[in-house]
Amino acid sequence: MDRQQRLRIAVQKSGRLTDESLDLLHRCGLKFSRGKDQLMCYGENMPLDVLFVRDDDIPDLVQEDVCDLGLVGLNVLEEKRLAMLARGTTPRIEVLQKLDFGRCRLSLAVPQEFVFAGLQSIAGKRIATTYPHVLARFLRENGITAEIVTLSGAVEIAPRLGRADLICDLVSTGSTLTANHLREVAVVLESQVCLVRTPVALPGVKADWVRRLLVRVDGVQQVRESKYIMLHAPRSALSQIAKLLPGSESPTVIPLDGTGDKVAVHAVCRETVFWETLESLKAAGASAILVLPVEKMLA
Ligand code: PRT
Ligand code: ZN
Repeated sequence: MDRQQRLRIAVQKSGRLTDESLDLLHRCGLKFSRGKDQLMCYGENMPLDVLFVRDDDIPDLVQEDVCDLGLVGLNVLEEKRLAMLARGTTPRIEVLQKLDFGRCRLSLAVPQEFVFAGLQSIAGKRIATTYPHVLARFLRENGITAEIVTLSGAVEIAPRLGRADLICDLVSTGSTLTANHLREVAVVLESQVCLVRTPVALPGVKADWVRRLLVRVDGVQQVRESKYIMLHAPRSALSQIAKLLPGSESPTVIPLDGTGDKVAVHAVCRETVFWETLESLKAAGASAILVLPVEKMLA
C-alpha cells in the first residue's frame, strides 16, 4: 500500500465508538469490507484505509504519524496530550472537527453520605480515576490539593473498597453512578468524538482527500437532524407557516394548478421535526404534509 497516496484512519476496534465511527465513514461515501477480527480494512472506492485499534492507542498512532487521521473521544485525547506534556513531548495532534456522537462527561462523584458543599469539600481527599492528568489539571485550575489514585478500571467501586473517598469517571446517563450509590457533583470535562489529524504535512493527494472528507463529514452532520417538508397551504397562511418550520431558510413556494389560492411549500428543516410541529402546521391551515429524510447535503 502506498503511504504517499492513501490515507489511514484509526478507529476504535470494538467498543462504544465503533459503530458510529464506521457509520460516519460509510455516510461519507467510503465502501470497505470488514471481516471478523480484521485489523485493517482497505477503502474500495476512496484512498482511505481503516486501522482498528483500542481507543487509547489512537492519539499516539496519530501523533507518531502511523495514522494520518483518527476518531477518538476528547476525554482520551486530552489525557494523552497532558501525559505527553508531562513527559516532555509536545503534543502535536490537531483536532479537525468535533463530531456529534460519543458524548459523555468526566465528572466527580461522591458516595451518597459524603457531605459536599462546593469543591473545597474534596480538598485532602483521595480521588480514584483512570484520567489522572485531566483530573490533576482540573484540581490545579481550581486551587484544590487532593490525592489522585490512578486505577485502570472499575473506578466506581473504589469508594466501597476503601481505596478512595470519591471518584472521577465518565458519565453519560448516570445510571452506573446511581447503581453504585454515587452522586455526580462536578463536571471536569465535557467530551465528544473528535476527528484528529497528524501534525505532519500531507502530500498533495492526501491533503486534498482530507479536505474533501471534512466537507463530507460536515454534510453528514448537517443532515442527521434535517428533514425535507412538503405541504399545501392557503397563500394567506404562508407567513405563519414559515415561522413554524423549524430551522429552515426561506421556503420554496409553488402555485398549485386549479386550486385558487392554494400553494405548495417546500422547505429543508435543519432541526428535529416533532409531531407537535406538524399539528401546529395543520392548525395554521397546512394540509397534505409530508416529511422526508435528507440523504445528503452540500452547502
Ligand atoms: O477497548 P477499548 O480501550 O477500545 O475501549 P474502552 O473500554 O476504553 O472504551 P469504551 O468503548 O467503553 O468507550 C469509548 C469511548 O466512548 C470513551 O472514551 C468515551 O469517549 C465514550 N463514552 C461515551 C463513554 C461513555 N459514553 C460511557 N458512558 N465511555 C464510557 N462510558 C461508561 C461510564 O463510565 C459508565 O461506566 O459507561 C458506563 C455507563 O455509563 P452511564 O452513565 O450511562 O451509566
Ligand atoms: Zn480504552
